[in-house]
Amino acid sequence: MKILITGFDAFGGEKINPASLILEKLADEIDGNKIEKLIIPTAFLRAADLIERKIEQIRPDIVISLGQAGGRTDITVERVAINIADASIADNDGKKPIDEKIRWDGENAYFSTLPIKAIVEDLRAEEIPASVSNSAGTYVCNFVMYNDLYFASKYKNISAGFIHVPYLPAQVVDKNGLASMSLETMVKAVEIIIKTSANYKNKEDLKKAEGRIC
Ligand code: PCA
Repeated sequence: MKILITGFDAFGGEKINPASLILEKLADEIDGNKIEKLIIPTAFLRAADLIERKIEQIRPDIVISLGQAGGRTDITVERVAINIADASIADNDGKKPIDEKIRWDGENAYFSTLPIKAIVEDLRAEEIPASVSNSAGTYVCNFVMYNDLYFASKYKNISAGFIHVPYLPAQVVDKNGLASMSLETMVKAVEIIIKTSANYKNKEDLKKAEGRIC
């Protein structure tokens, strides 16, 4: 399978973003799957445009986007993206949409088509703290997850979803009491997420090809 992984650059006054640092450490092939990496700016419109162009160009089977959720304590597998952009800070292009619909021709919300519960289970089995999150917020991460799933619905047979990761230790040295996770653990987590998602999609595709309902 071909798997597109995206990760954001630094935003909100931070010098780094674990999401793009994970991409730099990730192998080009995992479990026989080809990994295509795309670093995207934390900028609403540019990020979505880059992802659409890449999807058109490489036609991936799975799209997984990664973002930083500073303050969260574990790897959070997002369940849903909503059709609203409501920023509390400007993005890296100075844009700060308030209560704006993301797509007039899109659904109110899209659910992740990754196996979110299996991912959490597989991460925990490897002693990596993880949980399902029921909100990706209303900033650029929700916007990208929404667009990933919108494009996936247009291009057909693409699974897509979003993963938030905590701060890195280097980001919290001056933020007393905030959680962090090492880059090594995050990279291991993303490898597991890729394997679990690819196995699940293989099985689902087989079921579809055989015309089975379960
Ligand atoms: N996190 C932000 C946007 C970029 C990122 O890594 C968010 O949660 O919306």
